[in-house]
Amino acid sequence: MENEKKKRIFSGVQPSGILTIGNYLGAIKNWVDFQDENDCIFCVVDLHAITVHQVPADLRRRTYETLAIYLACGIDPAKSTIFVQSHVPAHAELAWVLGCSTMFGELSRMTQFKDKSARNAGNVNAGLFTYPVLMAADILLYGTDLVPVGKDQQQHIEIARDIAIRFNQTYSDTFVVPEGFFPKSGAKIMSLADPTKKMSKSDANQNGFISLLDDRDTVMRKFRRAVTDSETEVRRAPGKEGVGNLMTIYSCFTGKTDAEIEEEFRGLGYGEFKEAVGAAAADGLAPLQARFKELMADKSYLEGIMKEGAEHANHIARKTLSKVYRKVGFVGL
Ligand code: ATP
Ligand code: LTN
Repeated sequence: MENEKKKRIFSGVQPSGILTIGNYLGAIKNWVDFQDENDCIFCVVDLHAITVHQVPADLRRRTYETLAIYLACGIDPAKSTIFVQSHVPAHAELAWVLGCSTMFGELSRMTQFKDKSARNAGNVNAGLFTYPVLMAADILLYGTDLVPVGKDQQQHIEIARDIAIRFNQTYSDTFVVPEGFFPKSGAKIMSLADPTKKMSKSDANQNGFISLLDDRDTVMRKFRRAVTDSETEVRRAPGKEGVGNLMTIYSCFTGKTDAEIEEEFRGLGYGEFKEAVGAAAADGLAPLQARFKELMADKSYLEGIMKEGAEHANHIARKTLSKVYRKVGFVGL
């Protein structure tokens, strides 16, 4: 009985690079908090990653790394299902069906598509365009109630809702209409090199992001170089996006409020503030990095988790897919 009350949570990260503190603070850190009270499924979305060219050996390694990072951040395979998207064929199969009722115009409005096609002008492929349809399939296959993601994914959650509602109206009630969950703090961590841009793991400028695996010296150096403004006062205000971003990061790692941070650095200037942010981030990442190293040394353990996760996910996903196939009129055997 108790099981029935649990909410289904689903989310994923692309294995397109080493995860950043943006991915951690915006997404994974919050996943950990959902595990005890809910029915959680976390996916490494490798099918999505190939919408941008990936070197095959790198993609393979990063798939293991992303899974190991999930675990090192505190995702517990005893509580949550963890799997790799390409191990569950129903994702691609449902995406095809959903794509046939998603309009060209809707997909053309997606800001991530516009951004990524501008950045990868030589490879504006059909997968990049239909990316949100595959993401809708990921979510809808599992009867997901809540999708914890960063703010940049809000538009994709909305289109997933629209796709679900439209399908339900056309073919009768089939999908749960999901909601996004965005953290109060950390939902959009900005680049350290350009605080008007989102921090992104595939940024060509390494100084823009803090990777979860950056060593202490690198973390300190990147924070020291972080772009701020020509004032010296630590406070949140228009035109001080760089400082505001550092305050958010500091707050996420220490639990301190803006008022406490302003008080702590009153009269001290940016130099000392940046040192403190760097130290807080490096301290926060150290245990995670140690655990990551242990996990990466045991590939067969990671493969066991992938396998078990895929079996469970396949079981749920196939059931949803057969229901969909029946409703659209495909002949079952
Ligand atoms: P890429 O650079 O390869 O497009 P990315 O770093 O933007 O990747 P994704 O794999 O697209 O990361 O995102 C995984 C999760 O992390 C999503 O929930 C996303 O909203 C969240 N996320 C990504 N970047 C940030 C950020 N800068 N701040 C907060 N959350 C973020
Ligand atoms: N598009 C997401 C990654 C993603 C995802 C999902 C997140 C793919 N499928 C399903 C939540 C639920 C991104 O962060 N770029």
